[in-house]
Amino acid sequence: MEKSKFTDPFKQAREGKGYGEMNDQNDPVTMILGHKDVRKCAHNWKTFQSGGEEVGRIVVPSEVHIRETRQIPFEVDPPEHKDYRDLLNPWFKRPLESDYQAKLTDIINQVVNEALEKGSLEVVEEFSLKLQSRALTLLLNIPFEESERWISWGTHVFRSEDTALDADKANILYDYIDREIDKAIANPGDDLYSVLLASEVNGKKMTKEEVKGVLVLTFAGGRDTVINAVTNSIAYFADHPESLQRLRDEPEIMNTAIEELIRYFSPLTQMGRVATEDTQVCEHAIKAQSRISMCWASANRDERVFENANEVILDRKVNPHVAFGFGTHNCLGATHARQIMKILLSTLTEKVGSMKILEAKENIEDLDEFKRKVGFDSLHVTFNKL
Ligand code: HEM
Ligand code: EMZ
Repeated sequence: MEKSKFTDPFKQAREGKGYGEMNDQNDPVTMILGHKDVRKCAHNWKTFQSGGEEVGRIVVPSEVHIRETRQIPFEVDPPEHKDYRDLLNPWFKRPLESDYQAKLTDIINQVVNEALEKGSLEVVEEFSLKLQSRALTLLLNIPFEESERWISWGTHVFRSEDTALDADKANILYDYIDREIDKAIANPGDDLYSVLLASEVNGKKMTKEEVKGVLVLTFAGGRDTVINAVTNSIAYFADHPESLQRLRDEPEIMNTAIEELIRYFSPLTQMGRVATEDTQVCEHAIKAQSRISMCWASANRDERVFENANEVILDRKVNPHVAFGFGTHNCLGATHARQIMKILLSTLTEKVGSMKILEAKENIEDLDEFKRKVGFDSLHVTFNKL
């Protein structure tokens, strides 16, 4: 089978009862699988909360045991959510500026050139992680060299090789952010830490804990998602040289192609909410204080919305995918992620003739009832010059 195939494990449950059940650390989750239901739940923030008492509980697997800092604006509900979001929106739109794009192009050129010089390499560690970490220095507006440290942390900040949730590893990130916040207080600059520390939300100065909450989210949320989007794209174009040629011939389909790849890969499988009252979804009772999740990955294969949902159709006309979420909490990092994809794909069309997968180790998420391939633990690829 093609290495870049990502099958849909949710089909039967989605087309049958419409939901699935997952026992995550003895805190069960009802996974909502259909596109319409997922959007409805994401929209209904009064009944399905992101905030609430227990920090980390909306993430699946739950992070209640490894995190005390509330991620902002992700674990805050309206109306407060809007105050944070209004503050953060302009900063996270900076990837639209030409200066930002020029620097991102340099970063991407460098990793692609290195791959072509080496001939073959392990893409996750030696390509995607480097690209993601270096690109993040632009989003935070801090020196390029700082990315070396983040690269040394490996692909996920909360997970390690054999532990799904690794508190020691998480503490490395929390302590690092604490230190960086203190440095920014002592010596303010024009980086994200300093800008947030100088900002007010609702007439009140941002606290250190709030700034930490934004930074933890930026490091964690934008890490394995971007790494998987990049790695999976390399696998896809290695398996489909005709698609790389098509992008070369028809650069005008670039944006629709990127949305399609993101739909197909859905790098963030699901995200949870906590019910504030007894309710029901898909004629299934949901008790107050229990968890549901919106399974973006399943919604993105819903045949009622996407014709030939299991195929990558680079010029798919209508593509209301929810890979970046839907409604209130839609992805703040999407502008950055889309620019990475756009510059990466154009660079590949300009420089790379073909790629060949030598060896692949799939990363399969264990969701109880479902097993889902989300990316690769490792992917050895040969890069050939155009
Ligand atoms: C929210 C996916 C990259 C930062 C979300 C949500 C999804 C998502 C599905 C909605 C969560 C919810 O409703 O609870 C992705 C994917 C990415 C990506 C697929 C890459 C392809 C990034 C990057 C960053 C980032 C690069 C920043 C460095 C955020 C933030 C939120 C968010 C801050 C919360 C927004 C809010 O609560 O208002 N992302 N993300 N993401 N993402 Fe991303
Ligand atoms: C959380 C999440 C962000 C979570 C928008 O989703 O990404 C996950 O990878 C992290 O583990 O803490 O940041």
